[in-house]
Amino acid sequence: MKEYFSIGKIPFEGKDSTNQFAFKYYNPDEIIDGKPMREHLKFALSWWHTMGGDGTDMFGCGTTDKTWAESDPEKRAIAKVDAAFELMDKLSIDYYCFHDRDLSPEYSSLAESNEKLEKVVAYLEQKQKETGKKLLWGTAKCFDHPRYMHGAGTSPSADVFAYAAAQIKKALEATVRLGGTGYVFWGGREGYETLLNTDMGLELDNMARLMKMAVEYGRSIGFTGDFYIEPKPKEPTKHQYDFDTATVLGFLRKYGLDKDFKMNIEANHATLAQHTFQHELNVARTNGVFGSIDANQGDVLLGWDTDQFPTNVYETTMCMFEVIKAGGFTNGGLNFDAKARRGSFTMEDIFLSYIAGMDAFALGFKAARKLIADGRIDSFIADRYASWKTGIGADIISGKADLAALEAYALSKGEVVDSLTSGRQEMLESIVNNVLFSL
Ligand code: XUL
Ligand code: CO
Repeated sequence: MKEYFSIGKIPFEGKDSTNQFAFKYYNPDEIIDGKPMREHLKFALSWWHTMGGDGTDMFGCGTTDKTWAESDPEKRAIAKVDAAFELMDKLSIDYYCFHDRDLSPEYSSLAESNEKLEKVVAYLEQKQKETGKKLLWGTAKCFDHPRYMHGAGTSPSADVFAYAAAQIKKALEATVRLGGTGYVFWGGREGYETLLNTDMGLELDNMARLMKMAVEYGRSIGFTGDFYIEPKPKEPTKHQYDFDTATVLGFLRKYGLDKDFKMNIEANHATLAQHTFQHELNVARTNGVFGSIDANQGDVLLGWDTDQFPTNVYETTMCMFEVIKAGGFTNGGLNFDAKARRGSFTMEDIFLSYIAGMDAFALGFKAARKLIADGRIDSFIADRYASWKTGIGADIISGKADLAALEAYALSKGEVVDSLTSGRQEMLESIVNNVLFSL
């Protein structure tokens, strides 16, 4: 079998290692709470960035050759599979995620595209059997081709809606065949530029119709995993319908989709929505719809989706804090929806950026566990809400107290400002530092 990368398998060498091609914190086989770290973190390789992204941006062409030495599209698709499985093996990554068109490009007709995609899927199935690697989730790329310029499920054209439905049907079949435990809807162009040409009510109804069809079909062919919506507030459209987790929750509940859908939360999308990554995870968790994560980070000075590899350990810590509180991953995992910078153009940079991201999450996982074991944050929060455990607080929660009872209580109590205690934000932030830096 041809080797695509001259770098060998990345070993775990521990924090004192200075070998750039070694993990310092991610020890895939380290047993934590009865299972190996790789099963806690469930890292996934993103087919689009890693196997296809060549650094092309609005101002210039690609800087990395991702042709995998094949000019023929069918041969290239197969070469990509071989290269991806080599990467997953060498980086101890157990999962991958794809868009249909990342695996196999569009050909001259839908029938031909489907037929060629099936061949790649058959090859993936064989490679999975040989290696034990797994599909985390699949999705359909319903935002790239010009036919989707006005949206897919939200297109003003019913023909385009039907085409998208056909594409999603095939992508679902591929996901099921490959044993994927998730299917993602990221609303690529499901949004609008101006209300002067948009019937928002119809577009949202149609988006829900398409999702409902996907659920019905997916369940009918044996898909038992989770459907996800991946919220994002803007880019490519000015106003994306799946703005953030709270918005998506309202949508799912309105259309009765909340039993089948969970969230795929992406760090850079959270910050584009002016939220922290942790906020989005917490909204998902506290509403019972936490599913999976697109791991990356944005740049505080840039207002777009830079999809950088995550290296900020405060962020990965607070992310894993939420994941642990959510009970860990079930069907979901940590998909690196991330790309090396355009200037980080060598094959080595693929390894170095994954190592950086995986180590940052291993550190974050350990730090989050330590933060929870330390208990100071949790007990501070519990104490802060102690008034809800007894007396009038308990009566409100149990439904015993009505407005009249509360009025009587407030009149008898008089001024209550003295019932408040300090929020102690700075102290809590320093506790996080204390836990993080005494690892
Ligand atoms: C785009 C994005 C997508 C989705 C899958 O911002 O995050 O790659 O993750 O369609
Ligand atoms: Co994403």
